[in-house]
Amino acid sequence: MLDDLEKLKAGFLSRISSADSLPQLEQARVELLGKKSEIIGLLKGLGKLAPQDRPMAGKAINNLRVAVETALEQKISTISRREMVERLEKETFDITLPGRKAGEGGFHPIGLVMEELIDIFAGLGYMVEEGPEIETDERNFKMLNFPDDHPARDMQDTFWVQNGARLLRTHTSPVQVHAMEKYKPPFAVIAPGRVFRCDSDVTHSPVFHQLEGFHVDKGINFGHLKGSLELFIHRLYGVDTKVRFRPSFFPFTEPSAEMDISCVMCGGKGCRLCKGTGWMEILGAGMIDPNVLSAGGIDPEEWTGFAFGFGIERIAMLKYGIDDIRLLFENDPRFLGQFR
Ligand code: 2U9
Repeated sequence: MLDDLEKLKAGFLSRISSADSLPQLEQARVELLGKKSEIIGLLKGLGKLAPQDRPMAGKAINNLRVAVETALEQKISTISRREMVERLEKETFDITLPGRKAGEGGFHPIGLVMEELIDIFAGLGYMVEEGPEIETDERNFKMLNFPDDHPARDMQDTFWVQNGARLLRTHTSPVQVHAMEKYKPPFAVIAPGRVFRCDSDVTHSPVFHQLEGFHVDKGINFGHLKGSLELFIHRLYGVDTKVRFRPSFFPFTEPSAEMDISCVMCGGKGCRLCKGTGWMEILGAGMIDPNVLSAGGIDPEEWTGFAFGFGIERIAMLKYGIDDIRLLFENDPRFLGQFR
């Protein structure tokens, strides 16, 4: 019997040695140690031996089982280690290779223009103020001398929220109202930021950006307004740019004016962009109405000031030759990538 078991062991070990992958080893384990294997059959056959032979036979069969288990474990360990080495070699990469260049970001044209405008006014001594985009009727209209029945309050112009208790600011003027309440004159303040109106077409967006400013001091007059705004235009579009003022009306300024600049495309000769006039409207301005100064706690007998305001999209569209305002809000990478 012992000779037979030795022959069986040699065959089993050869079977394990010839297995060259973990699945093949698992198959060998099932054949050599599974329920239908010869070893289990021998163990089940112990009961047929003479009682005095069973202990030695059982020990011999058990030794064979242990030898097969040990050989299987060693072969599994050898193959696993080999597969790990192959994987590490296959997945090895050269860490000295240069990294992949991250795509470069860029600035949005509105952000570029806003920074340029802020630089110009900061250079003229203006403070930059920000304020809430959700405002009260008080600061967006009433304190700016808008009569209660002014059409700007209508729903087709203004986004009202919280059942009419608040609104999305329609201009950045409320920031200047906060500034009047916060600072004592003299001061010069600009208020750039987002504003909201119920407009939406090729040249209007319900959200757009504005920059408003005012300068309050003793003895400020319309000449200071003209000189300051002409200097702003010369710094933005160059000293050859001409300006002109036309009478206008705004509830918060008196007198009010609209300022045109000579066409940035044709220099004033007349072209498609300026519709042949040679001029393009760029901003509104005026002397701050005494009622507005008083509402802000400033004595109009002692202090006067001028104010102005313009849309930043318009400045950006003129500067970059953009003819559809929606391009500024769609975030198309093909459009934005031109401003890197
Ligand atoms: C205070 C006092 C006065 C701000 C001003 C304008 C003229 C103006 C429009 C231009 C195009 C807004 O973007 S737009 O639609 N604005 O024409 N804005 S004067 O006057 C003020 C503001 C605040 C306390």
